[in-house]
This record gives sequence, C-alpha cells and structure tokens, in this order.
Amino acid sequence: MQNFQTKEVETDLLILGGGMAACGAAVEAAYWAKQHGLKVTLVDKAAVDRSGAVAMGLSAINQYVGLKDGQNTVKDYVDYVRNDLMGVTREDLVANIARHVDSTVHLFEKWGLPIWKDEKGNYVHEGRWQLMINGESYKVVVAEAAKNALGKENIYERVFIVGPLMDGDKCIGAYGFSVRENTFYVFKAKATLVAMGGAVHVFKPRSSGEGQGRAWYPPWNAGASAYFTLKAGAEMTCQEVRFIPVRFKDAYGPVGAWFLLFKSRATNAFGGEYMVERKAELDNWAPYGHVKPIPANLRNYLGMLDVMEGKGPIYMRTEEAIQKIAASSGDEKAAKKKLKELEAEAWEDFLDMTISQAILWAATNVEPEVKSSEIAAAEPYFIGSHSGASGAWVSGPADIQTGESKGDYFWGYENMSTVKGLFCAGDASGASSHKFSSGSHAEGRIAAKSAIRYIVNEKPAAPSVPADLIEKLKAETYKPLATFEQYKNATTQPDVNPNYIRPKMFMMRLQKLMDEYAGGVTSNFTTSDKLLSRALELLAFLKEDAEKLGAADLHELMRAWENVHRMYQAEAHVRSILFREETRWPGYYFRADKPKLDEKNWLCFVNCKLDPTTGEWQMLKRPIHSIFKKPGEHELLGG
Ligand code: SFD
Ligand code: AMP
Repeated sequence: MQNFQTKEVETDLLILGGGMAACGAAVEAAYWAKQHGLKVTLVDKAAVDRSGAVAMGLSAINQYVGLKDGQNTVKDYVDYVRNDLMGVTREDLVANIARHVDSTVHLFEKWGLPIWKDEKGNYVHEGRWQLMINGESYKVVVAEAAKNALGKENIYERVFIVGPLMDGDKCIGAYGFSVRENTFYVFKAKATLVAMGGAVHVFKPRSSGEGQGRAWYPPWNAGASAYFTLKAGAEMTCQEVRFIPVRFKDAYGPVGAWFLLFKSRATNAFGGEYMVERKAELDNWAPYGHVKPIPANLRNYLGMLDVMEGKGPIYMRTEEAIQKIAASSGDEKAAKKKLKELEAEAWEDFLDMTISQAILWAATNVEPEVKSSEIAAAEPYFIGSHSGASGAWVSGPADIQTGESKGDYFWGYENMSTVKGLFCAGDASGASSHKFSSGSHAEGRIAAKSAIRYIVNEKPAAPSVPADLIEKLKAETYKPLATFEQYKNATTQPDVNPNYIRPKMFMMRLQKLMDEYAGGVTSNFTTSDKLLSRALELLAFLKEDAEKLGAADLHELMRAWENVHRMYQAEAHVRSILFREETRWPGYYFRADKPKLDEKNWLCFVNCKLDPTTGEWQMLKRPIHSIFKKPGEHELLGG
C-alpha cells in the first residue's frame, strides 16, 4: 500500500478510547506521569468531546455512594451489585470502585457539571445510588479535563484501533489507522490501557432499515475492547452476561427516572401490573428473586412473560405518576405548579441523553401528563459497566481480599489483565457491573495509576516492533480496500459481488445468526445447546468470509473492522452461554434445555481465553469468593 504512510508513536502509557474510563485514566495518569517524567498518549476513533456512550449526554450519575455523608457503606453497594447480578460479581473490584467513585463525582461538579440540588443544597437523588444532573454537556465537561491534563499533542482523534501489538506474553502497544487520512499508526508503549467501551449491533436490533442505527447503545462502540483483549490472549469473564435494558419503545428513552424518581408503575394492555401479578414467579429464582431491588433481569423477565402471553403492549404509566405527585403537593394551585415542573423534568430527562425520544413524543402528540407511553425490552448489548458484566478478567486491589480470594483475584497490579502490561477499565473490564459513567471514570483513574506504578516498578524495556511485522499488520488492516479495488468492476451493483462482502451485509449476516440462534429479539431471548452449537458452525463460515471483506473508502474500512470486532464478541458470547449449563439471568437470556438456576454447579464465573496463534478457545470455571457477606468485615470508608 504505497499511498499509506506509517507513523510510529512511542510512549510510556497508551490509553485506548476517549470515553468515561479513558478520560478518568487521562486525568490520573497525567498527574503521576509528571512526577516520573513519563509520557501518556490517548487514542480515540472519534472526537473525545462527544465520543462513547455519553456522547449525547446523560440524565443521571448512576453511581454515587455517599460515603462521607454516611448515606451508605461500600458493603451496601457490593451487596446491591451482587444481588442484581444473581450472585455473580467480583466483590473486590466493585468495592474498589465504590470507595473511589464519590471523589470522581466531586471532580465532575468542580469541572462544571450541574448536579441537581434541593433547597438545602443536597444532591437530588433519582434513587438510592443515582443523582440527577443537567447532563447534555456531561461528556464535554469530562473531556475538557482530560484534554487539559494530557495536552493536545498527546491526543490522537479519529484514529481507529484495530488490535494489539505483542512481544511474547507482553502487550507493547496497538496498531490502527486514521479514518480521515492515509496514515497507518503504530503506537509502541510500555503499558496499554484498554477503554474502548462495549458492543452493539452484534444482535439484530429491533429497528431495521433506515432506523437501524437507532439502538439504546451507541452504534460507534463495536466490540473493540473485547477483540483487543482476546487477541492479546487475555482471559475474559462473564461473556455470557449481556444486558437488555427496558426502554421507551422505538427511541430508547431511559426508564430509571420514571421508576425511581416519579415512582411510576408499568402495566400491560389490560391494566395488570406484572411486577405484582407475577410475584410468585420470583420464587423460582430464589434467593435472588427475593432481594430488593429485584434484579434487573428478573424485572425484565416478568414483563416479557406478559408479552409472550399476548398481554402487550406494556405501558409506562407516566400520566398516573405525574398526576399522583402533583396531587400530593398541596392545594390546587400548588398541584398545577408542580404539574408544570414535572412536565419539564420529564422532557428534560430525554433531552439530556436521548433526544430522539423527545422527538418521537413530539411527533406522536404524546403529553406524558395525559397519556401513557409504550416500553419494551431492547436487544442484547455488551456493556459490563451497566447491568451486564462482560469484559476482561483483571487483578483486584491487594487490600480488599480475603486469604482465599487473594490467590485467585490478585496478581500485583490493579486492573491489569492476565497479560503483562495490558490494563482494562470501564466496559473493557468484567465482573464489576453497575459502575456506569462515574464508576467507569473512577476505574479509569484506578487503572491508570496502577499502570504508571507498573511502568515505574517493572521498568519494561522500550518496546520494539520488527519492520516486517508492521508491514504485515498494515497489509492486513488495509486488505478490505485492496479487495474492493481489485474486484469492484466485476459487477454493476457494488453491493453484490462474488469476490467480496461489504461490511453492512456482513453485519446483517452476523446479526441474523445471533438473533435466531443465540437468543435475540425474534427468538424471545431463548436459545439452547443445539441452537448455540449451530451458531458456532455458522460463525465459523462467517469468519472464513471475513477474509473477503471489501471496503470502498476509509469510512467503510472502519465499518469492516468494527464488524470483525463484533464477530469475536459474538463468538465469546455464544461459547460462554453454551458452557454455562443453566439459566441464571432470565430476562437477559433463557436456555430452554437448562431452564433453571443451578447454584450447586454454576455459582461461579465463566471465563474464556482465545489462543491468538492457534485460534483455539479455552473455557474455564473460576470461583466466586465472597468478601463482604459477613457483617463487620472490611468496613471500607474514604480512599
Ligand atoms: O441510565 C475506540 N450509562 C449511564 N451511566 C450513568 O452514570 N448515568 C446514566 O444516565 C446512564 N445511562 C446510559 C448509559 C449508557 C448508554 C449507552 C445510555 C444511557 C444510552 C452508562 C455509561 O455511559 C457507561 O457506563 C460509560 O460510558 C462506560 O464508559 P467506557 O469508557 O467504558 O465507555 P465509553 O464511554 O462508551 O467510551 C468508549 C470509547 O472508546 C472509543 N472507541 N477508540 C479507538 N479505536 C476503536 N476501535 C474504538 N472503539 C471505541 C469510543 O470512541 C469512546 O471514546 S442510563 O440511561 O442507562
Ligand atoms: P435506567 O434508566 O433503566 O438505566 O436506570 C437508571 C438506574 O436506575 C440504574 O442504576 C438502574 O439499575 C436503576 N433502575 C431502573 N429501574 C429500576 C427499578 N424498577 N428498580 C430499581 N432500580 C432501577
């Protein structure tokens, strides 16, 4: 590829991604790097100001523990997360984030993020752990701090990271390409921190055709973290734990404010309340069916049972909730004033982060104070920072371990994966759910500090990448362009060609396969060992055809690699669901051949590993060590 120049960048710490975790990492790394004379470089496929899941803004900070005010303890948060994930969580990781997250939230406020306050000056809570914000510029505020800390010269925007650079069992950086210029990038680093988010569009979305990009999770996070860590040979965890949020139907507006702040009910088309009418079903999922709050997947499941019985649509009773709060606020005048206030808050909740939902409301004449709105389970996503759990298996901190857990959960550097020099945070690190935007930022800070400590202590040699390897990776990276160029004149319709497959077609094939065989929307989130085995056969054919991806330009080249990333995320998912012979998260997926919880055999982590040279997968069971279950132990405060 003569037209493409190669640019080599040498650095100490390489941060991949520019989202919440990466911005946290940038701020923290810059501080420690300065003390040690080290260089920190950040690479984002997009522009940091508006990249990642928070691009459009958010309406709440979903993790705030309130340690200083004595509102909650770290143990409270760990208990909440363990229960919500049906017992499967790394308590050391969750606790480590929980003890640091408040300081991150205070930084956000200092940097200018408006957090709602009541008349006494206290934060307005959406629920026990969530704070209401005016969040349309959330990402811009967080990005500004990161950019100021690192300096413009150390930030590469619109550079798409394809994969890892390895030196034996050590990660020594990353390679990728500019999506705007003809430049191939080789980033050589002593430590690399992966924070490239989760994945969407692995499964067929409900929206199709021209609306396909409309999903809950942002279409630009496409499994780069999973691909990168898998290809580096890192052990992965919880690849079966997808997330399916219930959202306002078709435009994916958030429901948290409605359920928690406005205390709204959700009812079926006949006025029945599934959370009440189907309460007995929760006994089948004990002990987790009996915890408060009821785990997100079980809440989903009860609603899905109504839909499967033909009792849909399901409605969020916005009018009832608003009228009820207004009526309880005093006399008629006060109620009228309150009604106006609530109406504004309802619209703002969408305008903060899901503008299209407000547009859909406007387009369909919805007045939330007058009329209910439909809600529905979305399609499956991979977002370990929310109520899913997929990501890399990383070391926990030294001080939050029991004698037992230390051997399994600690290997020297917090948030380092099982590969030397490779750190992960946010959606890229697994088994530490419910970190959300704030916890991901805090985890980015933890991981960056740890990575700098690794560089200072271990003194890794300056990485060197052989010239022939660079040429090989470059040729592989640009191959879809070359394939398209070579064969484009074989047909008159560029989408149909016997010699290549374009990224969009490839994506649709992946999505159909996952939808039908791995429990997507059209199969009611239900799968089985037989269906999953067939999915693996079809994935193998897809992998063969990935060699024939064709791309007309740099933008389509990015699309090609995004879909290769998705394909690996898909395979890790299918293999993990198949390996776990039970149904633990109904409402996320249901294994028809193993329809029950099996605490005896499967209260454990399912981990997997890809051998990057042979392409072989290894499936592993890892133990769950409870650190916080006994009261009084590890009462961690501050930090
Ligand atoms: O409640 C490459 N989340 C919410 N969190 C909250 O705290 N409050 C809310 O109100 C939230 N809601 C919400 C949330 C997410 C979504 C999708 C919606 C609504 C619609 C969760 C948080 O957003 C989430 O936990 C964090 O953002 C996770 O942080 P991180 O850093 O793991 O991921 P990221 O921010 O998406 O950033 C990813 C970055 O990677 C880049 N990237 N760069 C280079 N090369 C590649 N190949 C790359 N691929 C990706 C991206 O550009 C980005 O910079 S609620 O409604 O659910
Ligand atoms: P969501 O808008 O659904 O992402 O929710 C925002 C936050 O509220 C997340 O922390 C959810 O886990 C939580 N949440 C949403 N709905 C409920 C509910 N019905 N009960 C308890 N927590 C909820």
